[in-house]
Amino acid sequence: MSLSPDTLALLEQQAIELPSWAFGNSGTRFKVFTTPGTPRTPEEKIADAATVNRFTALAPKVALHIPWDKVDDYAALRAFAEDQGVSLGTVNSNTFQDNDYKFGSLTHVDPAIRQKAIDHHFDCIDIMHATGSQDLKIWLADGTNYPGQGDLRGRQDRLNDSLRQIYARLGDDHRLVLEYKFFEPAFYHTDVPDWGTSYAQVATLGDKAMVCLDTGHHAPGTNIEFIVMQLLRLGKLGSFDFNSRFYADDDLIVGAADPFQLFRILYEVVRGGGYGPDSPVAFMLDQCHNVEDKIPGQIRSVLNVQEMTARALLVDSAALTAAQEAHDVLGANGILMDAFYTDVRPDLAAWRESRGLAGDPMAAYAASGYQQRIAEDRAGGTQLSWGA
Ligand code: LRH
Ligand code: MN
Ligand code: MN
Repeated sequence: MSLSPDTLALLEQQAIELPSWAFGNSGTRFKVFTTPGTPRTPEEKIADAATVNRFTALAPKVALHIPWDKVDDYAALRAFAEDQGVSLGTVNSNTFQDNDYKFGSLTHVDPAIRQKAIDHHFDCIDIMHATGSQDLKIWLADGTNYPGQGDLRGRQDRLNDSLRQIYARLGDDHRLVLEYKFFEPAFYHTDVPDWGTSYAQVATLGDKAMVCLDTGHHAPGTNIEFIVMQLLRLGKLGSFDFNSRFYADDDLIVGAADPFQLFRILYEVVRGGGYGPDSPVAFMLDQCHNVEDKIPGQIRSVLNVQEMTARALLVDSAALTAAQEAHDVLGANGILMDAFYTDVRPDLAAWRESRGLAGDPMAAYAASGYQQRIAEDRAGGTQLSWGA
């Protein structure tokens, strides 16, 4: 099997949003290692993201995290990004690093603290107007550690009231995406632990409220492609945070831990109408590069998504439907596996070259001298970290 002109035309439309925080230093609670050349400002993070796009033509948007990417002038930041050939994407709110939120943010029992968390989202919406962003992404660390610690139902009701207020503030072209996660930092219960809760919450808000699926936010063994299918079926899959994991929320390079799972997810995306410029599904990465260089880590990530999308587009859907309807169990499975096992890398490399890009973006980046240049130019100043 090789990639047809129709498939290549579909791949041409692929756009993957990069998280600004992937370019900062990150680590575990044991150690954050610094890397020469790590950005010191939001502008330097955007310049690195734009570099990933220059080598791949796959990453035209950069997501911001507020206040990690706090600047005085967001219109100027937007102009800076546009000069670099990228635009500003999803605005991620952050209510998990302030002492006031120790016992919750949008779910808090104290009206003043809950209002502070709501106001933070109003600020994010103001920023979205200046940056031209479409999506406000909300992930909450809210939860409890011990049975009995909180009123599970009361917290859910307060969350709904807070979300309604935030939703009412969205601009006409804005959307709210609510991200779920089954545990961490809370270990007994999390207020938005699963897709069902996220769906139940956003369904009460309106059409502009959708679910965000972070691939690292499920219990081991969860059939994530089933969730993708269901949310697309319900018209509520708004966006992905792609990454991969061996154990918990590892935030490793997407497709690194389990390429077959990524293929299965992308097959359901394609099958369910979630792929392409007219689809409501935003593809975003949410990753950290603790020990590897960050820019090539992001280049590898977008290439992995492209590769598995190409394989998903290769599935012979007419033959698959016929095999399914004939109850040809192994035939149907074989059709899916044929696409998965097709090595599309030579075709993608040749296609890249035909578009004036390097066939091997990893090698081209390594040879470009950019990594050495930023290591020299960015000596001095304070490097940014995930979380700062
Ligand atoms: C939470 C999360 C969420 C945050 C990001 C930094 O685990 O996935 O998307 O915004 O990490
Ligand atoms: Mn995430
Ligand atoms: Mn996460």
